[in-house]
Amino acid sequence: MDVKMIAGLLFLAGCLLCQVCCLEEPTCSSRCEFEARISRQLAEIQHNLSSIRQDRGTACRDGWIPFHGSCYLFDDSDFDDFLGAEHHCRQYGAHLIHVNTEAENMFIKAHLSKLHLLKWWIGIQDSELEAVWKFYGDDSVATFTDFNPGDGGDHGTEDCASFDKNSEFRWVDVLCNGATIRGAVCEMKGI
Ligand SMILES: [Ca+2]
Ligand SMILES: [Ca+2]
Repeated sequence: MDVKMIAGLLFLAGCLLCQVCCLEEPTCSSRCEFEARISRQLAEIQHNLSSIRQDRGTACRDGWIPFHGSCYLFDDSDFDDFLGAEHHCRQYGAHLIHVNTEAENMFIKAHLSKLHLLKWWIGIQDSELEAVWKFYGDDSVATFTDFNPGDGGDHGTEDCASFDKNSEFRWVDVLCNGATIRGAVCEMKGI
């Protein structure tokens, strides 16, 4: 039996012992759970560190959060129409968020899940042509969207969009002057 084979057998035996141990010994089982929890936390820390490294070059005003060259403000004030929210962002030299990539969308959704408000305006409209969503203000077509199934299509009166907690923050199309309170996710370029 060569060394490689012995090492392989020892490894296999170790795995089996660990599994038996975890199933049969309560103390060992909690140790295994502890180790698994630590591994998960370590992975999360590594992920956060990698994001911080990516964002080191982006400086933002106080209260704004950097991500990949942009700065974001999550304002849960009482905005019941799209233009009110857009104008609120513009007073900072920003605009309602333009979601350009899956990574940006994931970042925003993860942040929204920590906040109490259920719905947040997105800076797009399909008022010219149904289901063709354009960034409000620069008129270019939004090539990335994340509409909930059944939304984002031919809904003639719903020409605005929002993140919606009821859809795990996937997007829904809504009236631009809806009575439902929505927060504003403002975006501007980092300094
Ligand atoms: Ca963006
Ligand atoms: Ca529409």
